[in-house]
Amino acid sequence: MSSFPETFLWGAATAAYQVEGAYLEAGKTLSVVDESIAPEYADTSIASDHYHRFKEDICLMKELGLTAYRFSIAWTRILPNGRGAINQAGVDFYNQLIDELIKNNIEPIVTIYHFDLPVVLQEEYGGFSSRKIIPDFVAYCRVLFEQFGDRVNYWLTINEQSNMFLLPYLISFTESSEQSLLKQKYEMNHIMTVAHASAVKLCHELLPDAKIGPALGVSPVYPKTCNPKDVLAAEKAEELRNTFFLELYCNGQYLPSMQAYMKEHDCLPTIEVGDMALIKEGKCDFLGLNYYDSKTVEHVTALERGKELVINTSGEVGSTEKEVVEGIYKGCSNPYLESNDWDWEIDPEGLRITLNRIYQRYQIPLIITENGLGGIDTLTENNQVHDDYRIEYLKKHLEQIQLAIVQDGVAVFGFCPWSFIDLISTTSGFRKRYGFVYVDRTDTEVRELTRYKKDSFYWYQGVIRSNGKRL
Ligand code: BGP
Repeated sequence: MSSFPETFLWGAATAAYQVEGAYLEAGKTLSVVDESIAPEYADTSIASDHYHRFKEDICLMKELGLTAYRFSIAWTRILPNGRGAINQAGVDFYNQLIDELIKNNIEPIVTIYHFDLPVVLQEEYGGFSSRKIIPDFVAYCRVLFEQFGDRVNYWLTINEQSNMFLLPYLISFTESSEQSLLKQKYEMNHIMTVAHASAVKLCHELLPDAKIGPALGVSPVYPKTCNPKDVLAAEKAEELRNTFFLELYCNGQYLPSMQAYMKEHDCLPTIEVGDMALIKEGKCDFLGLNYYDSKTVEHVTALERGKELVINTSGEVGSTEKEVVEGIYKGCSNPYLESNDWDWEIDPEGLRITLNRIYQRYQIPLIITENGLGGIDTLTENNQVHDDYRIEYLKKHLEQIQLAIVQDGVAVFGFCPWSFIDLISTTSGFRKRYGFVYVDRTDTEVRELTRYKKDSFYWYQGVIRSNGKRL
């Protein structure tokens, strides 16, 4: 028995800077992520060369059976100066991509902003640390809605605002010495929320039939024990990491506990007249969820100092250093869960928990915009990749989505695992692969970039063909 609706979108996801390459071709300029990939890994100049091979890649999508494809548009391809003159070559590229998808009955799901702020705007005014970004972002959105809105029904505003807030190096906002880092983060988050809401409003005005929402990075938080101190730490962590953003997106308000937190820590953002009304008005139609793992925390004593999270970028097991949020919580590992080589704790039930925590509260349609397993894949001599670990991961997560739909009444309308094809991992280059399709290159050798179907490709093909009856 399949419990996936007949209209369920069976997708897969990528993002421009990770897959396209051609980073300075046909008028494109650099974005902050083009510059921030660690030097020991492949840069974004060629990536998976999707820019030149998109037709071949869409043939593979067709063979896989995808009914949706989530990709992002590079702001720097459309507006090389961040604003102003439109680069026709950039528009042409995405027109061809979208047309080719539609020709193959694949629904395009477009991410407007996936970490790749134009460097020019970063240099001019510090990107999202300045309110000057708001009109520029809205103008960029207008170009996309006008150029592609006749064919694109699903839009994602900002990818993982929550992660950009937690790990600001992802967008390298300009740190200034005048304000505490915490204050700058909350200012940036407010500006991003206003930008997001403005995009939603504009989309509703220009494209009344389209649907728009954010892609939020979510990880449910668990207490280490049932000691009420740990439970409280977990609730606070859940608010800081997840509910804070959900309340802004879905209810247009700052969560009362977060207001108290921001007051106490002297990091209340500057809220201009009209901002909160705009945030309320710009309510999204659905939520995209990027889900990879869960987090576990315990209480922290008054004597312990705060410590930033240090993420594992090497794939060396155990090299993550968990964060301590002074007076609130500290991260710890979960003895019930296994981790991947990057210490991400694999937790399929956590996805069902997340879907429930969000849906039972907001009752807004949900789509999984990312979910997947980063691993070191081996291409055999006869060009096969036996990625049974990836199949296992995705199968278990799909089972939990199915349970959330059938037993919990959650409205999930699509699944876009990360990633359709191998691409540059944001933190770990080509060493850490996610795709259904293997790309023959490494971080140091570009090779022929030949595409090979992994075992997970054939597995997902069967899932899609059976509309989720055969997992
Ligand atoms: C998400 C990003 C993706 C992708 C993914 C996997 O945070 O939206 O762009 O990179 O995580 O992360 P990583 O590449 O670090 O393994």
